[in-house]
This record gives sequence, C-alpha cells and structure tokens, in this order.
Amino acid sequence: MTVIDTNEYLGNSTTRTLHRIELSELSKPIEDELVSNTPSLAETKKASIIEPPVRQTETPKITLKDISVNYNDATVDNTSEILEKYGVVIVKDFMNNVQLDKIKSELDPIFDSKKNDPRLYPKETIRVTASVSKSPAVVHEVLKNPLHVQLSEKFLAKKNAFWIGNNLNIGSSPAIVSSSIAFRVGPGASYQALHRDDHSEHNIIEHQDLYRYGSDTQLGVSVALSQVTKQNGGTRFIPGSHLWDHLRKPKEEECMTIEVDEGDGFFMLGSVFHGAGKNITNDEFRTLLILFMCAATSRQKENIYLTTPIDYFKQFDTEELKLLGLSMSEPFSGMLELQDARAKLKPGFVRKSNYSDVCQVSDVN
Ligand SMILES: O=C(O)CCC(=O)C(=O)O
Ligand SMILES: [Fe+2]
Repeated sequence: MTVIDTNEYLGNSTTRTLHRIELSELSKPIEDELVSNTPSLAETKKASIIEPPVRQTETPKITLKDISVNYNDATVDNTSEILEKYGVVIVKDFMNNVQLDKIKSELDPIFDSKKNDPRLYPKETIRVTASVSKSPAVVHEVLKNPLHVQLSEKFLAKKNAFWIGNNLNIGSSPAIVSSSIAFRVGPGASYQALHRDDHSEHNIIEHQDLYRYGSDTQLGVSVALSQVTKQNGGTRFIPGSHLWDHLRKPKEEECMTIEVDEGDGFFMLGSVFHGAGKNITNDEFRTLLILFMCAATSRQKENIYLTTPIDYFKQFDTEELKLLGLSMSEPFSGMLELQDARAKLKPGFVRKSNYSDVCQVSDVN
C-alpha cells in the first residue's frame, strides 16, 4: 500500500482536518448507484480517519411539526431558536400565491429550456443556476424577505473594531447571496449524496453541545415551487448535525425528509447534512428554489457579476443591491474605484461613511 503524503494538500497552511486522515492509493474502485449517476463522486483514493470523532450524540427524534412555524407567527427569535437546536426550521405559507406566481412565471420558462447536465446531480435533476440574476421576483420576494434578511444578518453578518492610526474604526460586513439555484428533481432521479453546503468555505465545526453563533458561514432559504414529498425527492436532512464534529459521517438512517406544500419555505444552516431525496414517482416534478447566503467577507459560490448585464442590477433598490453583494463590506471589500459599487448603479447614492465608522479614542492605557 502506498501512503500519500497529506502535505501534498496542505502546502504551508492547515485546515485542522487533514492531519486526522491517512491517505493511500485505491486498489479497486467501488461501484454504486450514486457514483454511476454522479461521475464527480467517483473514488480516486483510500482514506482512513486516524483521529475519529469522539462525541457521538444521539440524533434528536423529532417530527416536522416540531420544527415548523407559520409565517404569520414567525419571528427571528422563534425561528432562530429552532435553527440553533436542529439546524432547520420550516416556515409554512412563507410565500403567498401572488408571490409564488411571480417567481414561477419567471423561472418556469428557464427550466423548460434547460437540458440535463449531470455533473453534480442525477441526470433527471434540472437546475436554474444564479436565479437572482435571471428572476427579479426571486430578489424582491425571497432575497429581500424581511425574515430572511434578519435571520441572515443574525447568523452571518460581522462587525468589528480595528485600529487605523490613532482611531478605532468600526466596520460592518453584511450577509450576501452566495448561490441561488432552483432544482427540479424529475421522476427516476436517484438521491443526492449527503453533504454540508459550507464545505465550499472549508468551514470546520468542532463538536458543540450548544449552538455557538459565528460557527456557520452560510444560511440557506428554500421555497417550495411544487408540492414536496418523500416520494418526489424532498430534501432529507439530519437534525442536529450542525453541532457535529467535522469528520462525523452522516448516515442515511439518521435523516428525515422535509415534506412541505407549495409556497412553504425552510431555512437551513450551512453546516447541516442534507441532500435531495430520490424521486420514485412516475410523473411528479419536485421544484425547490434554494438560496444560500454567506458573509460578505467570504467568496460567493456563484459568480453572478460576469453574466449579469449592469442594467439588470439598476432595477433594484440599495438594500437589494447590498443583498446581491454590491455594497462595500466594511472595510474595503468589493469596492469599485475605491467606492461602494452602488454609487455607480444608483445616481445620487451616498454612503454614510467612507468605509467604516471612525472613533476617536479617549482611554488608551
Ligand atoms: O435539491 C435539494 O433538495 C438539495 C440540493 C442541494 O443540497 C445542493 O445542491 O447543494
Ligand atoms: Fe446542498
């Protein structure tokens, strides 16, 4: 057996993960249904975990009712309390019929024109990527939804104080969209492998007994654009998995499926193990719009700036532009010619302060 040096991956830095793994060459690839449907999952190496997770807490036994709140009763407090405990909260009647019709009328024609592209998903799953740059309704109704904005700020936004010369400067960095993909899972689609979406940011979670704010790098909001059931490919997830050690392996038997009606929504922390289910129906399509938010100090998953005409952005208000990642994250990130990019898109837009609040310091020891 040839052992592979993990330093090959580490370079001069460490993610505090690879030292827990020993890699060697793979003798014989294992064939399974998921791998043959999803070529990007084909195995190339053998790994053993030499420092396995020690804490193996029980997966909470809950029902969908335990994690559901009606939109009219939903507050940041009662929804974030459920998120802290289980990692997912369902919001019934998140979108009304008018909002739903607007979103569907903009996304449906795009779905209809799409061909299969099985790179990351089963071939029966069709996606509309970067929907915020194709559907203004997704921006107005979902991205800017007040509950969504407040939860994203609570879990992801950052504030900090830092010295610049003689002054302490206070800067804020908002939550911004990271990806906005709608997924139509068709009859015959096999399940999607369980994963955490924050892997794109190399987020490392150490086991937590109680949720610690600041440990998540992403928050997802999903809107059901069809009835979503276990049979037609509803998203399955593992309650409480946002508290797990980074290398704890997700197991299928720990999952529950999010079954919701059209117009319902759900929020999910980026550290929760989840994946689309199998569609075992003959004729039902499961359509979910899933937006992930991240901190504006992070790299967004989808690059919407290269494919979106500048004029498309001009229709949005300054708050929406901020959520689209077009404000300056204090200090300096995302600036355009040393300014907040909204100054280019909204004539007359003036930022309160140049790049952060500057404080004169009176009591330095
Ligand atoms: O379609 C779903 O239910 C989940 C999709 C997903 O988790 C992803 O693509 O990251
Ligand atoms: Fe995902």
